Amino acid sequence: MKTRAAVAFEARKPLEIVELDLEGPKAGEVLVEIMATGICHTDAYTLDGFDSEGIFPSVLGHEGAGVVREVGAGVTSVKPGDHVIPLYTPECGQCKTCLSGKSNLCTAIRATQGKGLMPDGTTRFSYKGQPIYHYMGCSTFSNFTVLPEIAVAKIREDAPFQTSCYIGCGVTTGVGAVLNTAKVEPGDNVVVFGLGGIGLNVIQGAKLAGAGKIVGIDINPEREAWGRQFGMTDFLNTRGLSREETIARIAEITDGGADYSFDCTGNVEVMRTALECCHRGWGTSIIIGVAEAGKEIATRPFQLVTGRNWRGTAFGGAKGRTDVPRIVDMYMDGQIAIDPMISHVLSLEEINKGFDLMHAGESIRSVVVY
Ligand code: NAD
Ligand code: AHE
Ligand code: ZN
Repeated sequence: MKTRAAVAFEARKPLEIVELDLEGPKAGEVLVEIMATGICHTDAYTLDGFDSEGIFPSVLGHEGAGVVREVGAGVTSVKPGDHVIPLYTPECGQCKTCLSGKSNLCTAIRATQGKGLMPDGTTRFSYKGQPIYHYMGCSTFSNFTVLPEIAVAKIREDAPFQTSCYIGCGVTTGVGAVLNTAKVEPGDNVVVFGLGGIGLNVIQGAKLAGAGKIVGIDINPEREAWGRQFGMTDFLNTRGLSREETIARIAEITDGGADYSFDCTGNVEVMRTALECCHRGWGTSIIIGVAEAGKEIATRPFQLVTGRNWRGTAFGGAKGRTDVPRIVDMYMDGQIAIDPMISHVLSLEEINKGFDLMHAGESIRSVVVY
């Protein structure tokens, strides 16, 4: 079949809207009509050439929602007409990691996924006879995409696509980092670096967990109002502040340091500050931001000797097929806000504007509706 898609033919070039050829689902795969997709900073990072796994030409996008249109042989858990969210972190339920109960990082298809391929080692997309690669196993910047059965979460049909697509990455990542990874408890002081599409969800997750102080940090002053809307109690604009000054200000606000801090910037200097602003003896810093290829984190080992902990999280520690439908329920029950964070709704033809808005700091989430 044919599908309209925004293709990343090369790094650092605008996406091009073209009609691609798409092969139908093979055994264990499903064809999904994507109805809406968010634009996450990770898409921009890959398009900008910062991803060591970045492959071109490819169809980016990993934050979608849609409808199953066809299933391949042997698929039993979903059927045509089901509403689904694609999962860049699948859940096979059978690999060592899934069985461990210790992590959501299912390994069933990770190797081929990182090479832009379906589990059988081929692509379903092509253009003028040449393969076009998949991205994060999702490729939601195409109106139709093919996904492994283990990489779709079935969701309730009354959830709007335009907002629930955000659960495919940003919402689950931010809220999950607080509830699943950090396991923030009532009264804990939380510090969030970077109040964009992920950081605001960390803030609303912290509020949900009953955190005490929820300190938001950004270099864009307009993010203060955004943070306060979702439960932030204090804001710090760190533009022009040294690491030591930032840590001192946080210590004043939190009576000695963060119980939990979260990096939602992808900047390795910020990651260091996020660790070092943690409370001596127990504070834990969680890295969510994705750093550019080649970048490394540093701190004095003394920071860890004196009881600070450094951790990371992918997809908020969520097991996609199990947890995503629950997060959709939380949204539909009004426990989680999504609608106000969708700052821009675009057509596929306008998708490059979504990247421009993100880089200009003008959007929280741009969503493309097909
Ligand atoms: P975004 O562009 O919406 O937000 C980033 C925010 O960080 C902006 O508000 C920006 O002003 C702020 N910022 C930038 N530099 C800063 C600095 N030096 N100090 C303080 N604030 C600063 O991006 P997003 O979509 O929220 O994504 C945030 C990060 O999370 C990205 O690195 C993205 O790749 C990553 N991410 C990781 C996961 C995961 O599973 N680990 C999932 C989604 C996104
Ligand atoms: N490909 C990069 C790593 C990118 C990365 O860490 N991705 C996160 C999700 S970001 C979503 O917006 C993730 O899921 N990581 C775990 C995994 O298995 O990829 C690189 O550095 O090579
Ligand atoms: Zn993402």
